[in-house]
Amino acid sequence: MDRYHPELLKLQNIKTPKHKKYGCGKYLKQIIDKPKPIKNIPRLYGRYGLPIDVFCRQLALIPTPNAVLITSGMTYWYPGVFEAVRHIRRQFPKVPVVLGGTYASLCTQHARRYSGADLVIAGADLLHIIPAIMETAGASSAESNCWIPADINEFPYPAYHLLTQNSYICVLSSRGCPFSCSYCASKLLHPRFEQRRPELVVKEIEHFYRKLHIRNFAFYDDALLVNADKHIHYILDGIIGCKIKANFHTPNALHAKYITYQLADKMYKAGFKTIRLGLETIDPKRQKYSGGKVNLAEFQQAVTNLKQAGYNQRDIGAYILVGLPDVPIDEISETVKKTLFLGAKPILTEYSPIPGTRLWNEYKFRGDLSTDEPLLHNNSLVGYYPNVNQDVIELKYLVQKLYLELG
Ligand code: B12
Repeated sequence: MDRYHPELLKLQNIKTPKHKKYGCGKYLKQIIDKPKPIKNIPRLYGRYGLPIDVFCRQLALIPTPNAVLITSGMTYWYPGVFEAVRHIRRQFPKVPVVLGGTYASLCTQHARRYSGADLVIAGADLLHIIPAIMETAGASSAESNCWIPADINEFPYPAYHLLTQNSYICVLSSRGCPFSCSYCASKLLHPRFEQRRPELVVKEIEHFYRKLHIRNFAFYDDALLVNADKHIHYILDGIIGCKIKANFHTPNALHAKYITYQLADKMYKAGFKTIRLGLETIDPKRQKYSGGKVNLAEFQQAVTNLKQAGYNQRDIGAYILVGLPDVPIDEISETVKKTLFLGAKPILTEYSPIPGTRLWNEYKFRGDLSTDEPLLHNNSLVGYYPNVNQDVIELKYLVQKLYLELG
């Protein structure tokens, strides 16, 4: 995912990749054959990122490692993971390949059966993970007596310096989430909610701000605002106190109910630019069933507080969930209208069915949506689910148009 890789720039005959206002930009996309399970979907299928030959040349430059550890993101991205395993195997035939991450944790059996990795590890429990990796790599007992971080406060910083250049970086101030939303896998991936010590989070931000000159930071937390007094307030005070003049973004959505005026004001002063709130729906019954994290009054209060602090409608995005078979299209359009009326920007996000979640089990029981093929977890396929009202797609285009008009 190195957008500044010199070979990639050469290939595209450009000096630097284009990026948008806050350092985001497009990855190189190559259209490839559709895998069999989605052959009939009338859409193109693409591979994003470095072309395979560039990736392989990069691999050939490194000395033979003791083991290769590969991560995986969305479950439906597994074909790219398998491809990486194949090329690494070709380059280092005797080196053990270990696979972990979101796909490996949520579709462990699938990964063990089809990925070609020597070891597939589910979860993030380092105490158990590291000894297992050492064993697979054939390390002696003396070597396996390595340092294991006791908790998330001891984790080293992400190795962003390995990328050619960074126009933004991601920050994680916690793992897991205290809420249990019906569609979400956070609890399956990280059963305990753990927050890092806020002063360490500030130190990490300052490190990347001063050493790598990063000016855009995206928080990847599931629950950034929980325990606000002991956590986010402290982080914001630290950012302001250290005179860090950067932009901060919350693409993974915030819990609206924690946004007091005092917090909104501090977020504004610290440089928080992209605010995303999880709303999902305005239907009170569904809000409660989904996880009870927000109601309309709390959402309205959060928007009011953010506006009073200085934000405008363009900055305050509200995620609205679409693609659940039992949600009437009228409920979605009412939610869109209400969001606009309250002064936020509606953003439709499509449902991705995830194994092991409450909704998944429910749909499985009903014979809806749940399938063992991870390619079908792709949120972009929402419009093609047999039981989903096709008007959802139309509505998505309408909202996208509105979104563009808002800027
Ligand atoms: C940040 C985030 C995003 C970001 C960035 C996504 C991206 N492109 O990477 C944004 C906001 C853009 C996003 C968007 C979406 N997301 Co999201 N996202 C997350 C989130 C909160 C954290 C993921 C993360 O980066 N964590 C940090 C890394 C370091 O942690 P980790 O990968 O878990 O790794 C740990 C362990 O797994 C282990 N490990 C990892 N790799 C390896 C390797 C080895 C060898 C070993 C031993 C261990 C190991 O150690 C790590 C340290 O603890 C997760 C939920 C969660 N709590 O995990 C959802 C999650 C991954 N997202 C999800 C979904 C549904 C989406 C969307 C489809 C939502 C939507 N409807 O639009 C979109 C898809 C957009 C896209 N195409 O990218 C789902 C997964 C869906 C799926 N089928 O896989 C999750 C699980 C949330 C959920 N709803 O349950 N998301």
